[in-house]
Amino acid sequence: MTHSTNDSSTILKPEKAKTKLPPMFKVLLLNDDYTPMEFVVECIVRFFNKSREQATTIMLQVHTEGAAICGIYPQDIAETKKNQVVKYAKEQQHPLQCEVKPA
Ligand code: TYC
Repeated sequence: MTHSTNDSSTILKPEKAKTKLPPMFKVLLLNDDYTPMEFVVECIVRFFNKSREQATTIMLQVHTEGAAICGIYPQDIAETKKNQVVKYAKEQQHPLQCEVKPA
């Protein structure tokens, strides 16, 4: 939208390119007493595209601090990642949970 009108006496401003980035959301993995550490590492590698080494660091942070960020994405991708993790864990009878929060 421009502030100029389109009669012959005014000069139109060039339209600004719409380059606004979407709001970002963090996906947090939550600690629990039952999900095996190895399964958590596998989930982080599989759904958040981390190396085994990075995934192990994140898993241990969750284990010791209660939660850790696995990745930051636009909202629909963040919600999809959360759903994939929870569904995969549930299929293997693990109570692993995720949270999506504004970054
Ligand atoms: N606390 C779990 C255990 O001792 C390991 C674990 C880590 C569970 C991270 C969940 O998101 C989690 N087996």
